[in-house]
Amino acid sequence: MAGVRLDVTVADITTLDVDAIVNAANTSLLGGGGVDGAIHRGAGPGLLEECRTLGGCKTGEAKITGGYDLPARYVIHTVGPVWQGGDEGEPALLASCYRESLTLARAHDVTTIAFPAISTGRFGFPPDRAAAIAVDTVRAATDDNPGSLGTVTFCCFDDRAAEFHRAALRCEGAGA
Ligand code: AR6
Repeated sequence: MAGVRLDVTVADITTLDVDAIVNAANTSLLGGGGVDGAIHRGAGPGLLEECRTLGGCKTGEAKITGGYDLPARYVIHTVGPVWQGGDEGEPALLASCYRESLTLARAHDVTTIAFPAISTGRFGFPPDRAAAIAVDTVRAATDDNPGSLGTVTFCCFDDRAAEFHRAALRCEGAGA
């Protein structure tokens, strides 16, 4: 059985021609820096207008909007945990971001989706641990229920982050 393909790329997520890109947002959903800023700049003002109607988003949850001027048809906004040392439920909340985003993607018949490395910038989550959680969670969720999904891309902003994701994918393969 083919299953859902998981791949790693180094790119600006706003340039990707996929059905949906995921935004590492904050609870206001009203924009910010990092990948959130880049997505709002790329999408144009329509995105902020739609985000204003959503009433924010809790940490570990996700909401979907249109992609406006982006190549992607949808933006799935999720709010990662702020790293506080690892004992405040951060790993479970990060895993929830990936699961909830995939649930929304399937509900909208998304085939191709790209994730940034949620929480590993301003929110300070250690990138190696975040990559392992991202890969394990996406693999488990897509094995469990692939739905419309065909390819999930981990869109990293630098080679170091990409290497953490590739290492996590290799580990997981070895354990299977
Ligand atoms: N494409 C792909 N990845 C990117 C891009 C891009 N254009 N820009 C940055 N990254 P961050 P967080 C990577 O800080 O840690 C915002 O202000 C970046 O290198 O964007 O979840 C929000 O409004 C890092 O690996 O998100 C929140 O307040 C990863 O994306 C807060 O930051 C995540 O970094 C969220 O913090």
